[in-house]
Amino acid sequence: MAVSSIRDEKLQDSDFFRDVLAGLAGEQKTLPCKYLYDEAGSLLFEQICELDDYYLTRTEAAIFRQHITAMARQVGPGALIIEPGAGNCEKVEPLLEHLQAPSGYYPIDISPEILLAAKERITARLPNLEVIASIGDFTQADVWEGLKNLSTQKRVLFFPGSTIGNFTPVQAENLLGFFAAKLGCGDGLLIGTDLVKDSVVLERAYCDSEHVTEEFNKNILARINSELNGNFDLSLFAHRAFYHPLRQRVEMHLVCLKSHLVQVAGRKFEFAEGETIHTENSHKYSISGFNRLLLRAGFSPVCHWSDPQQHYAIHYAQIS
Ligand code: AVJ
Repeated sequence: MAVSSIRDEKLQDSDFFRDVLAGLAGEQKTLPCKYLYDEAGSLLFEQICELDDYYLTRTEAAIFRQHITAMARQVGPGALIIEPGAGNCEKVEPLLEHLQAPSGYYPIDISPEILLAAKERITARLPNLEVIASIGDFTQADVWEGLKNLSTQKRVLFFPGSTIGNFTPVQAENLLGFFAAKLGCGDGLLIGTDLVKDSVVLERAYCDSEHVTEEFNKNILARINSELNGNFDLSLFAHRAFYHPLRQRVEMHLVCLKSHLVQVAGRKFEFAEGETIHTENSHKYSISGFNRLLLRAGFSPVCHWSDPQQHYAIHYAQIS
């Protein structure tokens, strides 16, 4: 048997393989956006967060800085903070520092290296805080098991970064409902969302003038080439991101510039000129629209904080 086909057989066991082949086989080709974040993609995303055109990260950080005391008061004393998809745990630090006698911090992330380094940093800064790192996918039940052994006055879920925007409203309702099921009466949710706004501002954020988002988007093709034995020619695809006002989301696509065949793990896929691969959705909410979503998921909206331009919001909701 040829070496390449042995390699292809192993590939067939991975989720990435299955998801990519399923995504490319559809009428509208799609790729799940979670695969944008390999090592190279995560570095590119960090660069995006620093861009002038990408207002989300700095706006959210400013809201946290401005309102951290009020947020800590809203969370209340003796709380256990749970953060799904915590990554380097940098966003939560100011909150942890401002809380009155928190009972612990429970970050969940798939990357053990990043999570354990973050745990060390937080423990050095807040030696009295118990940090329980849970390694795994936050949509799976097992990573929440450790919570059962922890006693606390109150649990508050921390979900910043407009990560919820990557989910369609139905998926977001399901995810928030899954979160709600991990909480009890009086427990809270502190969550960041990007707000509906002028489409020019939105499109600039996802079609930045430095072309970093373009590189981020195309990186998923490079990843398929290297991990799934693909032969995508990146120069035959263009980055496109646009705001869809009815769906209230920015859609990110890769547009095929010339009809051709692509092979991935020995399978052939036809690409027509002008056809696209849909790689990401970034949903935008109004305050009232997000409050309705919270209610459908089982949370009662309590309050929110925003920036002067109303570009972004951080909501506090609870289980009542
Ligand atoms: C990480 C989901 C918040 O949707 O704004 C940034 C991802 N994609 N530029 C977003 C992203 C292209 C980002 N989130």
